[in-house]
Amino acid sequence: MTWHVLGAGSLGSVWAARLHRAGVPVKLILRDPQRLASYRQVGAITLVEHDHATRYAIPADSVDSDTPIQRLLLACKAYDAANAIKHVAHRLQPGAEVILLQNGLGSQDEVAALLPQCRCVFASSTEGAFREVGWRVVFAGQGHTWLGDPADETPPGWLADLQQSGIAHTWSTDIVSRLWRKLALNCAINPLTVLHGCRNGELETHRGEVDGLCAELIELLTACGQPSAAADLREDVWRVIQATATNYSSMYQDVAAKRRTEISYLLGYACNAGSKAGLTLPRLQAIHHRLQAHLGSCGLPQH
Ligand code: NAD
Ligand code: KPL
Repeated sequence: MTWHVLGAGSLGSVWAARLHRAGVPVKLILRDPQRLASYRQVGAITLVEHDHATRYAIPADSVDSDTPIQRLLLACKAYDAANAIKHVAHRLQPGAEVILLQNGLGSQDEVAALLPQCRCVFASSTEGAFREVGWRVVFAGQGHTWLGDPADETPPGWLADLQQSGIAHTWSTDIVSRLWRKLALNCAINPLTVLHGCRNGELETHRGEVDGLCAELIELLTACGQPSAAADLREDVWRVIQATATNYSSMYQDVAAKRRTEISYLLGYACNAGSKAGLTLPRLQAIHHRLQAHLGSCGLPQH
C-alpha cells in the first residue's frame, strides 16, 4: 500500500526517502501546482547523510489530485496540521490511517476531530533533520520515533514498512504520556534558550529559572493525570541539558532563522491546560508572556 507524505519538509523528506529506497511505495503530496512544478524540475529529493548526498526520485502530486489515500504521513508543523489535512480529507478512504508527526500537543486532537473516519496514530520523534536548500535535506541526527494510538493499542501492520526502511521506532501504549514528557522538556529548555540567547548548556547559569519551571511542569502533569510524564522530570531536564550542551534548541534555531515557532503547541498548550485544571502557574505564564513579547519584537507570530 502506498504511503502518502503531506509536508515534504525536513522530517517528511527523511521519512519518504528511507521508505522509497527500501522499496516501499511512497508519494509526496505538495501544497500546490507551483510547488509540484518546482519539484518536477529537480525530479528528486536529495538526502544528505554522513556528508554523503543521494537523490531519490520519489513520485509526487499536489493536494489538488484526487487519488484516494489509505495511508498518510502528516509531517508539517503543528500550526499547519489542521489546515493541511482539510485539503486532502476528501481523499482519505474510510478506515484510512494517518500518522501525525507533530511536536507538542493540541494539533493531534485538532486533526483527529476533522477525521472521524480515520485511525490517527500519534508520533513523537527525536530524529533531527533540516532543509539545506530547495529539495535537499540533511539527516542530521539519528534518533528514535515512538508511535501510538490513544484509541486503540493494537499495533498496525505497517510497522513492518518502518522496520524494512531502517526507521528506528517503538509502538507505544502510552503515547500521550510521551508527548507530554517531550512537551515538558521543551517548555523547560527551549523558551529560556531563546530569552537568554544561549546554547542549551549555558542554562547551567540560570538554574533557578529552570528548576522553577520544572516544579510547575510537574504540578501541571500531575493535575492532568500524567504522573509518569512527571516522574523525575527535573533530573531528566538536566540530563538533556548536559547531553545537548553545545546545541541550540529547535526554538532558538527557529527564532534565529526568523521562522514561526510552535509556541502555541508547547508553552501555550501547557498554560491553557493549567488554567483548565484550575492551577496557578506564575512562572510558566510569565515565561509564556515574555516569549510572546520577544517573538513580537522579532516580527514573528506570537502564537
Ligand atoms: P518543515 O517546516 O521542515 O516541513 C514542513 C513542511 O510542511 C514544509 O515543507 C511545508 O511547506 C509543508 N506544509 C505546510 N503546510 C502544508 C500544506 N497545507 N500542504 C502541503 N504541505 C504543507 O518541518 P519539520 O522540521 O519537518 O517538522 C515537522 C514536525 O516535526 C514539527 O512539528 C516539528 O516540531 C517536528 N520535529 C521536527 C524535527 C526536525 O529535526 N526537523 C525533529 C523532531 C520533531
Ligand atoms: O527537543 C529539543 C529541542 O531542541 O526541541 C531538546 C533538545 C530536547 C531541547 O528541548
